[in-house]
Amino acid sequence: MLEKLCNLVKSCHKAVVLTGAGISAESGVPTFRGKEGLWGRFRAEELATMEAFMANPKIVWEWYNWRRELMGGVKPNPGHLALVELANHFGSFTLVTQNVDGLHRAAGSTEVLELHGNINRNKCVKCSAPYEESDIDPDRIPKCSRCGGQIRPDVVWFGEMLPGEVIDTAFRRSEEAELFFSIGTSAIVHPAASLPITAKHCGATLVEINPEETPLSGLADIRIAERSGEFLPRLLEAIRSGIGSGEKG
Ligand code: BJW
Ligand code: ZN
Repeated sequence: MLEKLCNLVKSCHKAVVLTGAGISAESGVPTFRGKEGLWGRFRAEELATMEAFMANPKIVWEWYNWRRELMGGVKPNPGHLALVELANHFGSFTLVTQNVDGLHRAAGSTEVLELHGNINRNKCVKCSAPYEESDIDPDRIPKCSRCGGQIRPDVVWFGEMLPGEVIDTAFRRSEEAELFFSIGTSAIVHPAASLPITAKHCGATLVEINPEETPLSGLADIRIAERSGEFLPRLLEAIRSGIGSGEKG
């Protein structure tokens, strides 16, 4: 399996990686779903919505402040770091993440397509104007200086559109990809979960790295039932040591 993957890395020019919460799990960031998937007492579907914010902005802000604090204290893990080096093995490498934790950039990945925003940014709930002050007191939620709307985290909630240019680029690169890695995602939240399906339909070899099966597993050409922070450094080591015989055509 490792040799097959090394050959693919050596022979493919265009790669796309889609990551989800699982790649940050080994940094100590809880996932949303699954056995370890507990963001406190709440599920993303209950708090990551405009309805929840409108009904109880204080609870939503308390949840985000708590997560910001947790994410502020974690570091990239060997999985994030391995992806920085993996990028160097392709002519075109696109890193797409559903994560809002910023750990890919912290690891050193330069071009990262953040599909669901970034937890450290804020914006106006009405006009989307950015709000620079990062600390938010849930008992005194600030108002937008332009329109008076309440300030919210700059992330994508259920029922909201993803940033247009970001998702368009992600689809375009997925259509062109020869090799697509789906890493640490339950692959149930769309449109992100459509990216690997699109890539596969357009001819890419699909690799899934996830200890648990997902709706994508049946479609994957190669399934690695391991933690990304353990498998990805091993893959890099195998590539470095010259395992596999593929050559870029
Ligand atoms: C490891 C590991 C280790 C553990 N190593 N792995 C088409 C079909 C059906 C529904 C829809 C559809 N199109 C749109 C929808 C509706 C909806 C949707 O998808 N719902 C589904 C739940 C069914 N999508 C939307 O609403 C999206 N907007 C949209 O489509 O707009 C257009 C539109 C509008 C109105 C109507 C119709 C269309 C927006 C989605 C926004 C998602 N937002 C969140 C919150 C972000 C902000 C925040 O963080 O607070 O994004 S929800 C949450 O889920 C978060 C994540 O990015 C996202 C995905 O989760 P992820 O990353 O996969 O995490 P987990 O926990 O689910 O999985 C972790 C995995 O890691 C597990 O599999 C583990 O096994 C694994 N793992 N340790 C490797 N060490
Ligand atoms: Zn505003």
